[in-house]
Amino acid sequence: MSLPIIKVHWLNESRAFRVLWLLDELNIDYEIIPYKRDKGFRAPDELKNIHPLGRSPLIEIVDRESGKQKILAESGYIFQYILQHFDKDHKLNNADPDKAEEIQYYLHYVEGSLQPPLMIEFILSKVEQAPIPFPLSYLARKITAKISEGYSRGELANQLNFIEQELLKNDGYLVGGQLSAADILISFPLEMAFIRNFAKEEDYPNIRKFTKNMKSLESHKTAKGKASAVGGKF
Ligand SMILES: N[C@@H](CCC(=O)N[C@@H](CS)C(=O)NCC(=O)O)C(=O)O
Repeated sequence: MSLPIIKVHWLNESRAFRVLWLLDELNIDYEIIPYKRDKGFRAPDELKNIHPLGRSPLIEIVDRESGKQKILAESGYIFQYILQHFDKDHKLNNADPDKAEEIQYYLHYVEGSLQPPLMIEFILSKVEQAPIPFPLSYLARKITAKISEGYSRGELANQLNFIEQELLKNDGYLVGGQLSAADILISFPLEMAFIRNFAKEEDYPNIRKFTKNMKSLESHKTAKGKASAVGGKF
């Protein structure tokens, strides 16, 4: 039975890259529908024509025979759907049911627990860079520093320490000592934590090694090449 047509509605410089990467690691054909961020770094309104929330990633699944179409949103759910329907050989979804459950846990964990402190840090950094006149700028910085110290920076460290230990226990991967969809999903927030200076790479050697190994996968290069070909920026 042939696979359906898969279209990925992909926003530049976004977490949506992981879906391309997952599909390439599974050797599944897909089409990229690219979108560019606006001046405020938001998604363009056209994405709302595909799904009312207008966020990326979105995937469109079209049955080749009936033409029946489905739109799926939420990275974790999209990953779960792809594993369930298109990873029959358990390449990225461990064949051991207990390990497969751990992978499911991470598909929720990444967006539900790891992403929130990173998002708060990102917003605080935007406030710090905003062209606010003195003395308001001084006050704004004091407030952002208090929120960061009191919540997001410490919470992020808590999360990264947890991941650091899990990678150590699992031979450099999240689950069962082998590559899974969970590793692809978690790569983006971990990389962002370092790139945006919300955490120091040298404090987390296992995570540093993990992100480097993940980026060296052939599927990462293939997906990047395809996204670049449609004008992608990362
Ligand atoms: N939890 C959602 C988050 C989706 C999301 O916020 N995507 C960002 C891209 S990183 C987006 O579309 N931002 C554009 C905007 O908010 O205007 C998921 O994982 O799919």
